[in-house]
Amino acid sequence: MDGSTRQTRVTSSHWGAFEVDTEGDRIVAARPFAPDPHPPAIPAILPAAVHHRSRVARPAIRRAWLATRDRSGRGDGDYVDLPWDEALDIAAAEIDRVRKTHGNGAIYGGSYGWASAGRFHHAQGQIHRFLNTIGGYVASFGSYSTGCAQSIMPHVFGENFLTLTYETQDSYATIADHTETLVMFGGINPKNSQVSMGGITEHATAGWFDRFAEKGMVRINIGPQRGDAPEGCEWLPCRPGSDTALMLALAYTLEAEGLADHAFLASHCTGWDRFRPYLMGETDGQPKSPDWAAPLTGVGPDKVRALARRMATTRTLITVAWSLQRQEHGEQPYWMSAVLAAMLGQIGLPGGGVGYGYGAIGGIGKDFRPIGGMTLPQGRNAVPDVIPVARVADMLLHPGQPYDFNGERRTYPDIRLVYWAGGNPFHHHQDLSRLHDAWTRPETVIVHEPWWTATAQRADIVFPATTPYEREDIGRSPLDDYLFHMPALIPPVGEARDDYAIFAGLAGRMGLGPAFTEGRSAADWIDHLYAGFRDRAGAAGVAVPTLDELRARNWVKLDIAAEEQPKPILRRFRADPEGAPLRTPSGRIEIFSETIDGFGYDDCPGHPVWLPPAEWQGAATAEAPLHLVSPQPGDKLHSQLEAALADVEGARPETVLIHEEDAKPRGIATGDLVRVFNRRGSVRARARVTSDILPGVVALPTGAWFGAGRGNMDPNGNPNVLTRDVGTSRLGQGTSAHSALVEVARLD
Ligand SMILES: Nc1nc2c(c(=O)[nH]1)N[C@H]1C(S)=C(S)[C@@H](COP(=O)(O)OP(=O)(O)OC[C@H]3O[C@@H](n4cnc5c(=O)[nH]c(N)nc54)[C@H](O)[C@@H]3O)O[C@H]1N2
Ligand SMILES: Nc1nc2c(c(=O)[nH]1)N[C@H]1C(S)=C(S)[C@@H](COP(=O)(O)OP(=O)(O)OC[C@H]3O[C@@H](n4cnc5c(=O)[nH]c(N)nc54)[C@H](O)[C@@H]3O)O[C@H]1N2
Ligand SMILES: [Mo]
Repeated sequence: MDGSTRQTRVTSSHWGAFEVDTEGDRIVAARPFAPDPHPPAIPAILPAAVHHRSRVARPAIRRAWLATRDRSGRGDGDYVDLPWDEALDIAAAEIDRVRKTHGNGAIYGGSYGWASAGRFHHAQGQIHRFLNTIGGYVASFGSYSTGCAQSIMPHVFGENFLTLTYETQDSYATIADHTETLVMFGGINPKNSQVSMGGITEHATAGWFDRFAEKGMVRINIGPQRGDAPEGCEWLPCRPGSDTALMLALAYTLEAEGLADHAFLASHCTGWDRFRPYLMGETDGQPKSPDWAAPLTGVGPDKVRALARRMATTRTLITVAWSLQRQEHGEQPYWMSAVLAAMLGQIGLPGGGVGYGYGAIGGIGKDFRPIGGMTLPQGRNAVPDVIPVARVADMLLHPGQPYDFNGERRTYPDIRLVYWAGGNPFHHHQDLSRLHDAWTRPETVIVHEPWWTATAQRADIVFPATTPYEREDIGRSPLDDYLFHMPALIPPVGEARDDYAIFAGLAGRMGLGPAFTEGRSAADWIDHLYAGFRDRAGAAGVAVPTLDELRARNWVKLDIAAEEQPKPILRRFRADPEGAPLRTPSGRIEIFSETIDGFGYDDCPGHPVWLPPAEWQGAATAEAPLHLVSPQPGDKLHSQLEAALADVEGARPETVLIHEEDAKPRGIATGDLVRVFNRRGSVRARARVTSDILPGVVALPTGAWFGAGRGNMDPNGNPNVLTRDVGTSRLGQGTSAHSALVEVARLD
C-alpha cells in the first residue's frame, strides 16, 4: 500500500450514478448512489473492467498493414506498439492521403455506438467534429435502436420520432392516474430502463408498475417472453414478428362489432376509406379476422375479441417496444399500432392512445421541463452522403450500387477509410461473417477504444482511449433531473489519451489544429460548454451552480420536475385538429399515406399491411426451426464492461433461454452447453430451460464479445453471428436483428 489516501466520489454513466472508491491510481470499489430507489448492479464490475488486462495499453498498428497495407488479415492479432508521436504521424498521413486522393467522401465516419455518458468527451461528438474540420465524411442516419421508426413515423404523425416519444407521450404519473388498460407489445422491462443515453439517476420504472398494480390497472404483456414485463402483468404469448397480424385482428373486431370511433377517424385521420377495405377483406378476399390471425400469431380468436372489447370500453394505452421495429417489416407494427389507437379514438387523451419505447430506456415516461443540454458543436459536414446506419456492410460490399431509402434512390459511396470511435460494430451489427467480408474492402480502418474489443482487433490503427473515470467531464441528460461533475477519478490507464487529445493531435499534424480546438484545452471546453448550459438553464428559470460549486458538490438535483406537463402536440391536435394540425401532408394522422404509396414499395405500401418476415416461425424449416430473439443484456450496457464480466466463473458463454418443449427432444437441460446455429454461423451458449418463453422461440442476449474468426464457432455467444443483415424495408432500411431462425443442439 503506498500511503495514498482513499477517496470516495460520485460519477455518472448511461446506467446511472454510482459512488466510486479510489486508492492512488486505482478504482477499488463501486457502489449504488443512495438517492436511486432501484440502483442497477452494473457498477460492481467496474473496478475489474477499468483495470482489466484487455485494456489497450499503447498505440498499436497492425504489422501487415504497416508493412504492405494488407487488408485481408484484419483480425490476425499481430500488432506493433508505437510511441504516440509516431502513430499519430502515420495516421495523419494516411487520412491526408485518402482525402487528397479520393476526397472526403471516401471516409466513413458514421461511427455508431453509445460510447460514454460525459457530455464533452462523448466520442461521437468528438469524431464528427474532427472529421468535419478536415473536410467532411460519409455520415449515418438513425440508430440501431429506432432507425426504422425514425423513417416511418414522421409520415404518420408528422413529427420526428424522437420528438414524438420524448415530448408528446404521457409520463408514468399520467398513466398511473388515467390508464385502465395497458396493452404492451413487447412488454415494458425495468431491466432495459436501467439505462438511458446520457444517464438516468432515479430508476423508477419498477416503482411505477407497483403503483399501476395498486390502482388495479390491467397490464397485458404481448410477446414471446413473460419476463419482458414486471411480475404480476398478464402474459399473452404471441409469436415474434406477428404483432401486425394481431393488431389487424383487434382492428377488425372493433370495426365488425361497431366499436371503432368513426367520428375520430373522420375528424383527425386521413385514409380510413382506403384502409378499411383491406381490413375487412374487400380488396384481397381475406378479412383480417381473429380466426385469420390465430395461426399466424398463436393467439386464440376469443382472446382477441375479448381484448378488443376491453380496449374499446376502457381508457387504453397501447405501448410498443422498440424491438418490434428492429425486425424485417418493422414499419408495419409501428404504423398499425397508430391506426389501432386511432380506431379507439383515444389519441391525445391523458393515459390513452399509443406510445413508443416505454421501458426501452429509463428516461421515457419521465417528465421534465426542457432546459437544453450541453454538446460539443460538431461543425458542418461538407460531404452530403449519408447512409442508413444499419446498411454499413452493404455500403462496404457494394460501392456505386443504387439502393432505395424512404422515397429516395441513392448510391453507396466508395469508402477507402473507416474511422470508428465509441462503438463496437463487431458486437452490434447483424451477420458478423458478412461484416467480416465487408471489412476487408476499405484500405484503412482506424479505431479508438479503451479495450481490445472485436472491433479494435480488426483495426489497422488502434488508439487507446481513456474511460470516463480517467478524465474530467459533466454528466447531464435532458431526460434526467440530476447534474454531475464527473471528476477524473484516476489517471489514464496505460498510455491512454482522451479522444479529444487524439483528434487534436491529428488535426495539428494536418495543419488544422486551431480549427479543431479553437485554442481551448479540454478544461477550457468544459468551462465554455458549461457556461452556455448554465445561461440557457437560467433563462428557463432553473438555477444551476457555477462550475466551481458543482466541482465542490459533485452533483446536484435540478428543480425541473414538471407539474402535469402539458404534452402539447397531440393534446392540442385532439382539441383542435384544424387549428393545430399535425405536420403531415394532410395535417392529420395518416392511416393511408399518399407519399408512401407514391414510393411504390411492395415491402411498405400506402397503408399498414401484414407482411411476414422471411425468417420467423411461420417459415420455420427443418434446419432452422426456432425463432431467435436477441434482447439487450440485463447485466451491462451492450458489450461494455464485458471483459471483466466474462471472467466471472460460469458467466460465458452467454445464456440462451429455451422452452422445455424444445429442450426435451434435443436432450437439453439447464446448464448444458449448446450450439446455436444456422447457415450464417454458430455460437456456443449455455442453456436455461424455462416455461416463460413461447415454444419455438429462443432468446440470446446481445453483448458477449465476438470471439471467433470467420466461419468458426463463436465461443462466447454473440447472437449477431446468427442474425440476418437485411433492411427492414426499402422505406426504413433499419436493422432486422430480431428476425432470424436457428437450431439448437447439445454440445458434448
Ligand atoms: N442482435 C442484435 N443486435 C443488436 C441489437 C439487438 O437488439 N439485437 N441492438 C442494437 C442496438 S439498439 C444498439 S444501440 C447497438 C449497441 O452497439 P454499440 O453502441 O456499438 O455497443 P457498445 O458496447 O455500447 O459500444 C460502445 C463502445 O465504445 C467504447 N467506449 C466507451 N467509452 C468510450 C470513449 O470514451 N471513447 C472511445 N473511443 N470508446 C469508448 C466501449 O468500450 C464500447 O466498445 O447494438 C445493436 N445490435
Ligand atoms: N440493461 C440494459 N438495458 C438496455 C440496453 C442494454 O444494453 N442493457 N440497451 C439499451 C438500448 S441501446 C436500447 S435500443 C433499448 C432497446 O429496448 P427494446 O427494444 O425494448 O429491447 P429489446 O431487449 O431489444 O427487446 C425487448 C423484448 O422484445 C421482445 N421481442 C422481440 N421481438 C418481438 C416481436 O416481434 N414482438 C414482440 N411483441 N416482442 C418481441 C423480446 O422478447 C425482447 O426481450 O434498450 C436499452 N436498455
Ligand atoms: Mo439501441
